[in-house]
Order: sequence, then structure tokens, then C-alpha cells
Amino acid sequence: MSAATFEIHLTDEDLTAALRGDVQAGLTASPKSLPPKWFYDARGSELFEKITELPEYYPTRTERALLERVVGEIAQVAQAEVLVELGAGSAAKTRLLLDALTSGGPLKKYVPQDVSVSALRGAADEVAHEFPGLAVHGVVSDFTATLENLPRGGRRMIAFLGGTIGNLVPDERAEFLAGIHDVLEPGEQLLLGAGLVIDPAVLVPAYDDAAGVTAEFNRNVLHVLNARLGANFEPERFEHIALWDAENEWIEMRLEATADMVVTIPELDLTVEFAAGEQMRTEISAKFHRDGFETELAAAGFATERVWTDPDDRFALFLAER
Ligand code: AVJ
Repeated sequence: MSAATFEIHLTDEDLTAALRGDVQAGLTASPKSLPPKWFYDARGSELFEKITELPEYYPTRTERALLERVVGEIAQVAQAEVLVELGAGSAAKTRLLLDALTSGGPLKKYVPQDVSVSALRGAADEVAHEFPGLAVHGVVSDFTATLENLPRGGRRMIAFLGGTIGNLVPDERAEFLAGIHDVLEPGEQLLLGAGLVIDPAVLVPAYDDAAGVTAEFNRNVLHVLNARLGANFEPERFEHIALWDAENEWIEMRLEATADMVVTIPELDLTVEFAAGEQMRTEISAKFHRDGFETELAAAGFATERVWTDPDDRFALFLAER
């Protein structure tokens, strides 16, 4: 019986310190904003799982179907011995990749990374039992620390799926891709899932569903601030907004204050005022053009080997080589 091993570069205290810094900076800025990574406490992760099942939210099922179709080719081209999955969480897509990379290639080791031990532990142990010949080594860290501490040896493929790259603004994206390029050896690979620019009439409802699950997910960041920093937000007094920014080609989620409010955040010794109608950005989810993204990969030093898209051109998988 095999069990997963773990290394932890990020403690709960580190996470709280990072949250404090982000909230202090974001809520004292004008306009106010909060980074999307703080959506994902246990409730936020559950709400995101629900989002992936909504009729309007096409990215997850589109990427999954695409992956199902091309995973054999990916395995064949990549010949990966080590799969590193960034933001692995409880990723259901992992099985598909692992099946293909073990049966159609030389995979020996799986390294899932996430910021939350709890999300990672269960999933990593399950994979270890399902794939007895595979070494499973979970890494709890942020991306930067993951890249710095990435185990060497064996031909590696780093996978970053789900379109989460879209949460980064262009500068952060360039830095992130360059950071991945830095840690890879020539010949090693990056597998990236990215949402493509499509009709806003399809895009916007994916982030503003009729059942209101995304609205609740958006407001969850306020629950997180209440729970972790002792803040007294009344989340139901903020309205969910999702809009398509055509110039930047990203979906932007915001929370709009429905009344004048004063919020205190004791852990930060901070009082924050919201005016009725004031909007605060909580997430960007950038969408891409195939060529534009290849250019970004090239700027980071990658050669794009293959690009696959779904039949409706809504989502793309890029396989790039250092
Ligand atoms: C998990 C970052 C890929 O941007 O589509 C879903 C998060 N936000 N609905 C995305 C999200 C609103 C999602 N990612």
C-alpha cells in the first residue's frame, strides 16, 4: 500500500499574513480591490465546484472533453516522467492525465501543488492508492515557492489547467511564465489550459449564472475576511457584478455596495468606508487568442509544440517546450 508524501512551505500563519497584506493594500486603494485567490476557503471551494456544474459555466466541461480527446497525444509528445500540477486542489481532470501518462508513457511521479493542505491531502492519498506504481509527492506552497522547490530529476511536465492563468494581469502572467521557464530544463514541458475570447453573450452568463451561485461565490470573499480577520462585512448587502472588459479582453467580477457602509477589520486596525454604488474588483478572468497566447509563451522563452481547441473554439490547451 503506497501513501503520498508531502512537503509544506506554507503554513496557516503564512496564509493569514499574506491575506492581511492583500486586504490592507486592496481596501485602502482607490478603487478598492481584492485578489481572487481568497475566494477559496472550504465554502468557496464548494461553491466553485457547484459553478463547474452550472449550465452556463462552460470552461470546466469544455476543457475536460478536450483533454479526454487529446490526452493520448499529450502523453505521446510529452514523454513525461514527472507530472507537476499547479493548483491541483481536488482536480478531477488529474485522473485523465495520469491514466494517459502512465499507460502511454514513462510517468513515475506525480507532484500536486496547492496552497491548502486539506485540499491536497485527500486527493494525493487517493491518487497514490489508485496508481500504486506512481510516487505521489504533494507540495503545499504558493507558486513561487513551488517553482523554487520543484524536485529535479526525470523529464518533467508542469500542468496548469482550468484557465486559472486568466486570473493574472498581463505583467503577472509574463512573470509567472518566465518563472516556470526558469525552473525547467531544455526539453521539459508546460501544459496550459486557457479560455479563449468568445461571444460575450456566452461569456458573461458563465460568470453571472441564473441560479446565483457565482454571486454567492463572489460574496464569499467577504465571509473569508469576516472569518479570518474578524471583519464585519454584511455580504448580502453587496451585489454581484460580472462584466466583459472588451479592451482588456477579460471578465471582471466586482462587488457593489448597495448602501453607505462602514466596515471594521479589527485584525488590521482598519476602518473602511463604502459609498452606496461603490464597486470593488474581486477577480479578472482573462480570455485569450490562440496566436496572442503563443506570443506570450514565446516571450517567456517557450516554443509552442501543439495547440488543441474544442470544436467551438472556447478553450485551448497549449503544450509548450522549454
Ligand atoms: C478557477 C479561476 C478558472 O476564472 O473561470 C469561476 C474562477 N470565477 N467563476 C474562472 C471563477 C467565477 C475560475 N477559475
